[in-house]
Amino acid sequence: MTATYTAKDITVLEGLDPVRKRPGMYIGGVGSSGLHHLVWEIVDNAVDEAMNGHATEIGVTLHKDGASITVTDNGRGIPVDKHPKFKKPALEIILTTLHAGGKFEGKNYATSGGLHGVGASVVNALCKQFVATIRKNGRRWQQKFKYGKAITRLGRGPTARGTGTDIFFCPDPKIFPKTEFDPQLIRERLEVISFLHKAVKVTFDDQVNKQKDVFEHKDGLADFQRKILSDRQAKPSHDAMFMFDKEDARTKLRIALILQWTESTDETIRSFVNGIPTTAGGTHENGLRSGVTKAIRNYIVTHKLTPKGITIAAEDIREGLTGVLSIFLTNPQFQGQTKERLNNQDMLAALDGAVRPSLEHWLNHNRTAAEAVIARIILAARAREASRAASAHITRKSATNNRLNLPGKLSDCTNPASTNSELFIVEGDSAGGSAKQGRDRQTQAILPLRGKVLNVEQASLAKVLENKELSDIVTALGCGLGKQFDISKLRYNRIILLMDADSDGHHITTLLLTFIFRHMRKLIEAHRIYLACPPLYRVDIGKVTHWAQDDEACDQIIKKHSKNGKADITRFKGLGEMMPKVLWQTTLNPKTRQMMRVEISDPLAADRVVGELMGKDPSPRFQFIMERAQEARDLDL
Ligand code: 1YM
Repeated sequence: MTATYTAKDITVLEGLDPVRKRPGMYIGGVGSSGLHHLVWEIVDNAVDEAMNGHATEIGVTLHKDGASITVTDNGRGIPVDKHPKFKKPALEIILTTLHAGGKFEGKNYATSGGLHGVGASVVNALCKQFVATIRKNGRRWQQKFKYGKAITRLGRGPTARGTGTDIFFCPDPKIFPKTEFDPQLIRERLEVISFLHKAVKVTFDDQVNKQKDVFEHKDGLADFQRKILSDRQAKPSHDAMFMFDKEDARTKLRIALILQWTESTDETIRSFVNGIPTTAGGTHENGLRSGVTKAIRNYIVTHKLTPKGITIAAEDIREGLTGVLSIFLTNPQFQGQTKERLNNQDMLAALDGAVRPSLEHWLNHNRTAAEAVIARIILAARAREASRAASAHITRKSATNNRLNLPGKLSDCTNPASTNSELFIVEGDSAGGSAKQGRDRQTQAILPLRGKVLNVEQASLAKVLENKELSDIVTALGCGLGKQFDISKLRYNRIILLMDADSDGHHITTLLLTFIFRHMRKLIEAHRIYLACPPLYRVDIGKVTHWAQDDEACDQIIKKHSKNGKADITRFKGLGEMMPKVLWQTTLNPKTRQMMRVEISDPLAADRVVGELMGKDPSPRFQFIMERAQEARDLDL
């Protein structure tokens, strides 16, 4: 890191035509992700400059048009000296040729990874306007470009104080079908950068929405961890956080890590490699997991804390574990379609070796936290054994086809094995009664809910199993839950939530979806969960009856058919009021009904949102879910 860059370091020169011909090869595509890639690329250069200790501030401005951006830093400024061989300023060579720049020989920078680091020249090639302004050697320097080609020479302007680089760019609409940037996406990314690089102050000036943000997190990952916990409303099991931040002088590998156990049941480690999120994990995460498991086991053994009668599994140790892992390495190799998994094999041992001794040391010096952690782990092991016993019980009984073990209030269908079988989970006995009479007995089973459904967001697995309504659902579905979940044992093809179209109904739907999301997520991923859409209005006009799911649909019907006579409108107070035949016609009959299929489009965001939303007012939550549930007309049956 001591060698400084000079123009002679640039060796390979190639024009930018290939970039304009095949942009996807360089930025992954020309959709929104490719468009934003341009921003990350330029910001990364500024971040690199900060990481190398030369810049302290990074600014991003989204201009009023929403389609152009300026990125600024107060680093050394991109070199402007003339290259001895090519007789051009270094800046121009860097911005107009592919793979030019010391960083690609791997000597100056240790940090560019994945799709990132393809260089500012790729951004330049894909812009209809690109202006570089450098403050360096006491002067202001500027050069303008279009489609990757210089349209002015590097100009030396008036004297300037300080040093730094400003890059203005405006993407080419001939390349990108849509050139508007997403301010929220940029804002979130910049905040993450400020968490990962605590020395850097990052500002975002969003001139589209006239909003300015300053991100500066002196506590870095610890601040990040606090924010993640508060977003998810997860309660930590102990106050002290385990923190680790070291760079190996020889290998240049830097590992920064924060860990904390929480009362929630799942494990969430957010990992980053060279500042890029690795949402699919990889060798660094696996090495971390193995280091954590070994450290905890060792602590339990040395302090003779092994509980009697149960064995502690690795998954018990990691239940409720949250944290952030950020590593920086020289030669990252990524895998997977969108390069979101790290594949460097040596990271397994590197992480395991770094985490195990330091976590053990931390446990030994933070006894209160250590005790809370171990108590939590033992509880997790007990709950897991209890749930396994419960699942085994269910499976054993259903294997002998002993229907008595299914919940008493379940009206099963005669042919659950059918590929069309469905379980309707229905709110209340009276609605359950209508559904039971109106259904197709062969393939449709009805499970009415009587008592309150537990909000599982903060509850332990043991508590979840104690809740009668939830445990009845688990039994009826037959596939267990949590880590014992086995979708091959699912007793029905689809699970349909059928609730009243009022706020109580919405609340129950939300609670059930939270439960399914936290403990049986695979059901959603396998597209097995649906929301029924019962009508709210019956509209009789002339001799014809119409059904409407909401006010808007009701108005439309009246408008469309008013010429046929006066409209007679009935509003259903609840499903229980509906005649069984009507329920069949409007909601249950696979040939005519409409349903919504529940989907998870972004698992991390979903996780955050479920955490955020549970506990507040139920109606915005339901609205949120409805907006994101995919509408699926179920007519192909
Ligand atoms: C708003 C974007 O690009 N800043 C930036 C880039 C460079 C330098 C400083 C820099 C690096 C070095 C020496 C060095 C770049 N240099 C290169 C190249 N901000 C932004 N700030 N002096 C200045 O690496 O030794 C590419 S980017 F090619 F010169 F190494």
